[in-house]
Amino acid sequence: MSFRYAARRLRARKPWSSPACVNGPQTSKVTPAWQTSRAVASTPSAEKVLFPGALNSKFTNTLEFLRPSTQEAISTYRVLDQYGQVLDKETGVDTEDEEALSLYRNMVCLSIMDLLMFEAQRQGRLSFYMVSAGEEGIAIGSASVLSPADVLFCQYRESGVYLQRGFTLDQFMNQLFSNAKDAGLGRNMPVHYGSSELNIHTISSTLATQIPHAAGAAYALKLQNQQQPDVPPRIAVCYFGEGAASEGDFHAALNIAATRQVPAIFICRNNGYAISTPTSDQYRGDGIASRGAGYGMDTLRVDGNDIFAVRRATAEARRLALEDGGKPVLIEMMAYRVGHHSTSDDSFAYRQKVEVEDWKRRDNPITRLRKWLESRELWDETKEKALRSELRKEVLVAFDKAEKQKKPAIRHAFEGVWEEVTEEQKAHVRELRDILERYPKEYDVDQYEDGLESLVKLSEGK
Ligand SMILES: Cc1ncc(C[n+]2csc(CCOP(=O)(O)OP(=O)(O)O)c2C)c(N)n1
Ligand SMILES: [Mg+2]
Repeated sequence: MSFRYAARRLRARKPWSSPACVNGPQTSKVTPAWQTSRAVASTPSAEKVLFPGALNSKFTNTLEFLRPSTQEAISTYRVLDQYGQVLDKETGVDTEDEEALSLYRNMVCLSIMDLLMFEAQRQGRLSFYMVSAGEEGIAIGSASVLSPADVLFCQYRESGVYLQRGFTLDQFMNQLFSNAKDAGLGRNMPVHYGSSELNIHTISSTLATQIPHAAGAAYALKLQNQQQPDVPPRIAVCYFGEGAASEGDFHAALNIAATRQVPAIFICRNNGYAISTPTSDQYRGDGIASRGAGYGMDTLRVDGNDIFAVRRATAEARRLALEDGGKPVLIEMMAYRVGHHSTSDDSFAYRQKVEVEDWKRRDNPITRLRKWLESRELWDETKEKALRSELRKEVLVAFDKAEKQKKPAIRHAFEGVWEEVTEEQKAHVRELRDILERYPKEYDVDQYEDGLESLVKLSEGK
């Protein structure tokens, strides 16, 4: 068999023979080049070698290394400058005034909640908290252009995503206080919110684990979108920090998302730090965006302090993610982590106060939108004061209610793992009950719903 003939036969062969494979020609509209030309060999006169591992690479007799250090950095997309002025008057801003005001309200609400909860932790009323200061525009802006049906995976600094999708102040507070109304029944650390109604998976602090979960969910959504052509298609959206992007999970997830062509947006919040590790110790390349090209993904870098840029980029990424039956998109949103990493951190042990003050003064997603609103005479100092006082009261009302609520019944510590509580668990329940009964001064069980009674019932199998 001649070389050329073999190549033609290989080209003609169906790229996928397994019926279980969804990327096969029976389900996918467009067959990507990399699927059709695998294992195609070169012809003697070819200018490009179709190596199976690198398609369309031209031959060259110039010995030239790719040197990232000599290349220009990827640019950062903006709609507004830092004074809130529109850069491209022709394209303008595609956000209606009413919506801009509502986005502003949510950003201010988030920052007030953050301030009050951080203080509450310092007063010993909460065990833990994480603020979003400097990143409000990323979370609120991106969430505002997604479909409520899209499936979301967050890291932990995306409270704004929850707020924008309708998570109420009561729900935030109930989770933070681990009270009986917390959907997670107090089994998770504060800030680990989740909401099946809002299609947001519960936060897991184990860095980067949400990224492969999102890639897998997006694959399931790809199948659903194909199987249910009458239902509006959905995508998965995954948020993570630039620090989490150093985990192996990030690479595995983006690679499988790209090879399977799944409808997903990967949103990296690059805020300059992974706790105390600055980005300069985290990577040598051009941020996280430069990796997108490596995975063969459409990629964009965006100014995260500009909520209009965040919105336009996310909306366009969503459109791209649904093109040709699905494909992943990477967006790197640039920001500065203004707050400490969490209430367990003192960032002035590893960065200068002046650096933080400088960023606070120089640029901020809330002040940038405020400047734009003021330039359109939609906002002023009187409105600002009234809004802040109203939101402060709303947060404090929810705070008081949640703090007074009882804690979840102690039995929940045992339930929800096995379908029924096992004999071994029942022995543990009896042991715990015995300790609680013997040391009533040490353990105040009245603050838990049903007190000791919940354990009595559980140990009796009720
Ligand atoms: C697997 C794993 N390793 C380490 C940690 C400890 N840890 C928690 S947050 C964090 C930094 C993450 O930084 P980044 O992803 O940039 O997010 P940011 O906090 O800046 O929003 C680290 C190292 C963890 N939670 N999980
Ligand atoms: Mg970070």
